[in-house]
Amino acid sequence: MLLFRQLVDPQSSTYTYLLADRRGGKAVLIDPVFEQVRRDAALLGELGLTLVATLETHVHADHVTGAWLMKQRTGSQILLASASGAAGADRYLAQDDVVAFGERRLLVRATPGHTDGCLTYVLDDRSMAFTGDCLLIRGSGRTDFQQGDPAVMYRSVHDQIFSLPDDCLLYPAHDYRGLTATSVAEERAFNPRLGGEIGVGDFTGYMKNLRLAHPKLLDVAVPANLRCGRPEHPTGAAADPSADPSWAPLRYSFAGVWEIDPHALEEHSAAVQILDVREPEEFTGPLGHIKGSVLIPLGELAERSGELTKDRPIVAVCRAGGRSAQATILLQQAGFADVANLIGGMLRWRAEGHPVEGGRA
Ligand SMILES: N[C@@H](CCC(=O)N[C@@H](CS)C(=O)NCC(=O)O)C(=O)O
Ligand SMILES: [Fe+2]
Repeated sequence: MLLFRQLVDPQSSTYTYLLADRRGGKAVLIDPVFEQVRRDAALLGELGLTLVATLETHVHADHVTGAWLMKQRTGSQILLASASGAAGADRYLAQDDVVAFGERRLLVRATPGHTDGCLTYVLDDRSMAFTGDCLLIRGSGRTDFQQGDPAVMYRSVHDQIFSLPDDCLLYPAHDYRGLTATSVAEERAFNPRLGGEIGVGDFTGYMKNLRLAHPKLLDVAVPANLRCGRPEHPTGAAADPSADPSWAPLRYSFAGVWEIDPHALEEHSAAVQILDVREPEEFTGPLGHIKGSVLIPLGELAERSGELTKDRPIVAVCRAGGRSAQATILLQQAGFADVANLIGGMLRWRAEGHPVEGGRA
């Protein structure tokens, strides 16, 4: 059984693909993005997956890969093409190599043309393929920098991608219009650069006249990706935007909320402001409240956030952890940097035997 997710980095319009064998939970990520490692790691954690490897379709020119950072967090292997020229990978891939995750496999096809080291990964049952920046949806990757070559790309598309089954779904590394997937038959018929009877001369003429501005991050991204995303001077937040806050042990959720568990809150309670966002009758009701907590109902928080200090981290609390999650988002928007949600709210706090003020036993 396959688990499949398409994730997007809105900044660079890059797609990251998560593939996992549900039995045993072994996963791979194709083309992770440096700035999205925290998000992707949260999803892996929530789905109970073990990341065995990150796979690059190529040395990207427009964003830095998350491969190195993910390896630091999860111990995943870094895989990319030997023809990429990149240093620091755990395994270098070439045509017909096989990448296993649990019982499932991806087969490697070399599809140069955008860069020399471009790979297409084909799923074992040929139901999907990940084409990187070779074939895009009704388009193709550009061929005017790195080792771009339109004639080479034309051959890659026709020999390695159009030879897949008609209904094989194709997933590119980018789409700049928000399109998400296509199929071999569709692209063979409707790709305006490469489909129908279009020949290599037609394609080359098209590609030589694209007139695109170079990617904004080209000079940063290519050298960093030739190190598989390892920062040159690995210190500070710029080196690891996925680093966790240090004021308490927190967990980041795929929903985008920092969470603290009851045990950690009790341990750190002296150093934080505890903000209860329930209604007054709940605060004084049977569940009781946490000693020292301040009551500001969620509906009043936007107007009353000035009553809180920015000098101490805030932990938001409610009945079950839902309203307080929304409170952390409101507070972050209001400029509070260190905020977390008490996971499970007062229900879990009490169930785990932590002390309450007021309430019924
Ligand atoms: N404006 C984008 C340009 C991105 C870009 O050039 N992407 C490459 C892939 S690395 C491409 O092939 N684009 C095809 C296209 O824009 O049609 C940026 O600054 O990052
Ligand atoms: Fe690219």
